[in-house]
Amino acid sequence: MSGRSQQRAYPCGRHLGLKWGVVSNHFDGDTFRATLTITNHGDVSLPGSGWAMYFNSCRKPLPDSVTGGVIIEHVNGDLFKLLPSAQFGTLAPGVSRQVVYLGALWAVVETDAPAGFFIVYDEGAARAEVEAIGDPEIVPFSRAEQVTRTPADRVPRQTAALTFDENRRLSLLPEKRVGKITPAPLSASYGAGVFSIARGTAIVHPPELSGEASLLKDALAGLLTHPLQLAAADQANAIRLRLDPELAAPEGGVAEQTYRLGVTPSGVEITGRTAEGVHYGVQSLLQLLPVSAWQNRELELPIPICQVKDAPRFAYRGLHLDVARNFSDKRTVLRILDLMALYKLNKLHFHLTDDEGWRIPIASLPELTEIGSRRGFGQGDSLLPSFGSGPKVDHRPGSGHYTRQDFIDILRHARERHIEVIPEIDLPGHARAAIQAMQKRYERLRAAGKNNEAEEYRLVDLNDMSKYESVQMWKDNVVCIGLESCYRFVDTVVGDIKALYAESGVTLRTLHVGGDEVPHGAWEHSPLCQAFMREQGMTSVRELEAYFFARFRDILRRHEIGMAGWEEVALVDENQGGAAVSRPNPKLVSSGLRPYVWNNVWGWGREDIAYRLANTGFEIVLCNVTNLYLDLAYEKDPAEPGYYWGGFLGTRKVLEFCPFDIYTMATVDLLGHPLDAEKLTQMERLTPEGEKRVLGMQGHLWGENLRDGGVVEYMLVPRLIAVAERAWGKDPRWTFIADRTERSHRMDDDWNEFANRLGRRELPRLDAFLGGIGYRIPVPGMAIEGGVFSANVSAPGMTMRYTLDGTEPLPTSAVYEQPVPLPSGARPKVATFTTTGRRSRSATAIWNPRKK
Ligand code: TNX
Repeated sequence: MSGRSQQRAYPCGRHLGLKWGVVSNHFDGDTFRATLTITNHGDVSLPGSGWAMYFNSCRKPLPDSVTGGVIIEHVNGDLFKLLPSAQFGTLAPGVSRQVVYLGALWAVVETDAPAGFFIVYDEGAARAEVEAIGDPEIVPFSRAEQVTRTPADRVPRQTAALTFDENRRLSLLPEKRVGKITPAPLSASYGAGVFSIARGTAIVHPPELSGEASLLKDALAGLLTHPLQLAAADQANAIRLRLDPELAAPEGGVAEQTYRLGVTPSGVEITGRTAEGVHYGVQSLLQLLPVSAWQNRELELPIPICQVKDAPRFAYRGLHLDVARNFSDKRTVLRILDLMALYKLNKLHFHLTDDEGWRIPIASLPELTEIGSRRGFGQGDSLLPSFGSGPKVDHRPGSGHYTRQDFIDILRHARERHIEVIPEIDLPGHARAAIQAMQKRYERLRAAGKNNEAEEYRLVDLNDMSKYESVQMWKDNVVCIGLESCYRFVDTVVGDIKALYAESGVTLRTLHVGGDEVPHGAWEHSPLCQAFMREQGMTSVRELEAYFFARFRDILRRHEIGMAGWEEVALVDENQGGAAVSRPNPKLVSSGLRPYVWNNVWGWGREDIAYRLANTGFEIVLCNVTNLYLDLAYEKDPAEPGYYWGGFLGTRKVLEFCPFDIYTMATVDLLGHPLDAEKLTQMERLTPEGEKRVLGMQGHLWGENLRDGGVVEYMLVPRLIAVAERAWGKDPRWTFIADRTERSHRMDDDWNEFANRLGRRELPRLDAFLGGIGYRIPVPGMAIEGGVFSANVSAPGMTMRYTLDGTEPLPTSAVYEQPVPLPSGARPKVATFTTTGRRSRSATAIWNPRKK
């Protein structure tokens, strides 16, 4: 393509250099000022017309603010178009042009930067050319106006000194004070001595546990120099798996998931009340093995003599995975399932559809994946580029979907690990991929003269004049729910998914209907919806929305499938002094709807919605954004990927989540200002009946920023381990301590113990698990005092290495063991290393020798 462009004397995409930077966030209220510098590295001029540059940005440029001889228009979603105005002139070879614009809200991290630029020449003409440019170079964020959202932003940027301070109370604990099993079991007692799994050890199991036995056998096969045998008849020197339906559940534990694990000098016995319980016992057994076995196969595996009595506090312990915004392929999902299994998580809430992608094949409606899973520009039927996915249509992870076989493999893999896969089909908002796909189907059938068939699955009213914009800036992402064809669509999709489950031998028990974030203004000016509402005697679009969910529920009932949905589905608006206030919808209490409650941003006024729903009678799943959204950035460092609309979320904050009293952790709002304690005390508390209706909790990995495969595991681990810890174990001791200082000391102790487990057992094991998990390696803290530098890390036991000459630490650099006196002129840098030599970003502190 570039060859032809050159013929036509246009600079090709790779010859256009882009540099983007923030001037200041402290500009005119909720806006920031940014510069985009375009440099022509080619040998021909960029002309003053005939081209447009497209890019994605989660921050909206304000069209009227743009200077530099260009215009920026909002296309749809996060896609924007930059084109020359009459003042552009030309951009000669070697010359740069600076565009200055204001953007909505703020930009303090690299995730806020525009991405995925491409240029289109002669758009609309037969000779149109599309050329990828890529992401701009980002000017480092350094000044206060670049790293604080407003002058009042009190959340400090994460520096080496701050991290050092946060880690001060951590220490390397004596081995016996570090738990061996994660999530921590309800009770475990250890004796002297070991039992060794060795040649000749057999796995003895009844036929009902053949799945659990063979998974154990497979896991051990990777750790031993020789494989173990499975056996039906009992024998000495064995790992015995047993079922005992009468097995007593420890107090406060979920009975059906109970297990016992006993290790004596003569063998191992794992007893489960159910096969699921046995599976958890097997995971605990694996965790008792020496971590080194994962790195090098061993002849023998010693296991400490012990008695473990265990059961989870919550029956529901999950992960929500969004594969719609960016696609995670089958391999990635299977790895995640393996990780979940290791930490005894048992629900995968699979976000399969959204505005930017539809990833599950629907046999009756092939367009959903044929069109809805492809993003690109100017190459046949596809969705628009989003999240920097660029113009190339077959480019992952913007494009991609599961084949039927992929999906079946995922379901089976999950079932073997006692993980229920709960598919989400997000409707009626967040539905642009489906809308576009069904529109193309409509056009194709119409063109073929099949008018009746064309109408069958229509999702839009072509005369809809409603004006709205979703949170993700889409203007056309809501299904027209006044059309009967949309209910046929729902029925067909549900039926086909159910069949896909059946083909896998798995029962589809619950389907998540989404229901989140329908933008205000939708349906208001749709003649079809308005006519339908009149017919039904409805006076507001909220009633229409409720009708949609009632019909969805009926469809699911007919298919014998339970209904889950985001909190919005269970809420109604109530007029309170002119303002619409959401409250639990009493009409739905006995409907069996399971709300997933997410929006508790501190200071936004909805913090208690989860408890209000549970107290009203709904069985809920806790999804609190403030502690459980694993797509949020770990910390406020411009290089740290992720959003921060619900706050920054380090591993410790996940561990500090108190499911039954979220207020314990409420201290500051998004900008770091103390919360109004009075307001919080007025918020609803969970009643004892409400407590029983909390089914459990889950971590969430939304996909907008999963632009490359590696970042999936980075965002998940180690935070997912903390989710498992909270979802499985009992309430942390400090939950009930009223005194803040005392509570915070206890929390420090718990965090220290957990952090030791991470640094010394979990992360080193994960270095070898499945060939190595790409978890986030904590950046060390660093302090320079009195000419001596000290370092620490939030996962004690991990190796830190340093240099003193300002170069990046390497796997061969000196190991940090104790404070290091600095020679004059030294520029220390330190990084954390894994057992496989991967490293964190490096930390550095400015040493001012005069400031002793
Ligand atoms: C909110 S939480 C959303 C998602 C986004 C996520 C990003 C919810 C039900 N909706 O559509 O992906 O924030 O953090």
